[in-house]
Amino acid sequence: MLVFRQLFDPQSSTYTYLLGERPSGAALLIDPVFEQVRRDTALLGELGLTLTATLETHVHADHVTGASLLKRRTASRIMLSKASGAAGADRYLAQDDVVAFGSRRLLVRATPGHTSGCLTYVLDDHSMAFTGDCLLIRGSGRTDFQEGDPAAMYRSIHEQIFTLPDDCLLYPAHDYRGLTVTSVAEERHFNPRIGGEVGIGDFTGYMKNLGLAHPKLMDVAVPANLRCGQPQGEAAADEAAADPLSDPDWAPLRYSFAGMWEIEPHGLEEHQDAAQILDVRETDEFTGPLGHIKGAVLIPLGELTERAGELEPGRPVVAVCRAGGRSAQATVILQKAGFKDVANLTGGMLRWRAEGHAVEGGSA
Ligand SMILES: N[C@@H](CCC(=O)N[C@@H](CS)C(=O)NCC(=O)O)C(=O)O
Ligand SMILES: [Fe+2]
Repeated sequence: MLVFRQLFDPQSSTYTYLLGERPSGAALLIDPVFEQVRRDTALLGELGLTLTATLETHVHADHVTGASLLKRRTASRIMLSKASGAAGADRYLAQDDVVAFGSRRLLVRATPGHTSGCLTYVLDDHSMAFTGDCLLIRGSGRTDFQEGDPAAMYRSIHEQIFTLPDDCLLYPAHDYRGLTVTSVAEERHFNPRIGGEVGIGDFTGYMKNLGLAHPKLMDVAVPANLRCGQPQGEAAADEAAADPLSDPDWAPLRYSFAGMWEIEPHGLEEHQDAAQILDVRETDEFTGPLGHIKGAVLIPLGELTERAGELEPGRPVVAVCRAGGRSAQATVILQKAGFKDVANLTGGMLRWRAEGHAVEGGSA
């Protein structure tokens, strides 16, 4: 079974694609973004997948790749094209190479034009392809920096992408209007730059007159991506600088794809002194049959915005409720109120009790 997710980085309008296979659990990420590594690893964890490799469609000019940080965190292998000129990859790819994940495969096609190292990854059954910044939805990648070459891009699109089946779905590395997917037939007909009867001269003329400003992050992104996102110099030796997304260490926490820190009942049991426990249920629940955790402060969720000042500033907070839902909202309110170290007790009092942890009050 194929697992497929399209993920978005709003800062750079980049799409990251997760491809996984069950039952092996092997997964790939295409074009991971540095700032989204925490999100992406949370999703892999929740889906029970193991990241075996990260693949770049090219050396990006607008964001730093998450490849190196993901490798540090998950031991994934870094792959991109040989023609990219990048250092630090575990495998260099070229035309017709195959990247396996479980029983599925991605087939490599060289599609230069945006950069000379651009690759398109085609799923084994030709049902989907990841075109990077070669063919975009009703557009194409620009060809005016790095080793951009409009004639090469024209050939790449016609020979390597338009030759795929009509209904092959195409997923680009970016979209600046929020469009998510297209198909070969659609782009062959309706792409204003290269669809229909547009010839190589027309395409080249169009591309030479795009008039786009250079990406804001280009001077940082290109050198970093030519090292697959590895920090250099002093930063490489300094653990904190090499992994600036380092996780909080006041208790064993798990970041969720929902975007919050979670703590398991046994983790809280062992680190109760590290945090203040905030119970956000109603008073009758707090004193009711489920009981409450010893030392918990009661502030019902509806009063939390006004009463957050009653909590000790600077001390981590673990929010608790019946099943973990209201307390998740409490973590959002607390963060808005300026609390930095906030976690949600996973499963709330129901799980706390089910796992046999001590309560005050309540019925047996
Ligand atoms: N404003 C964006 C520029 C984005 C940009 O230039 N994107 C490249 C891909 S790296 C592109 O090919 N854009 C095509 C287009 O905008 O039509 C930024 O600062 O990052
Ligand atoms: Fe690009």
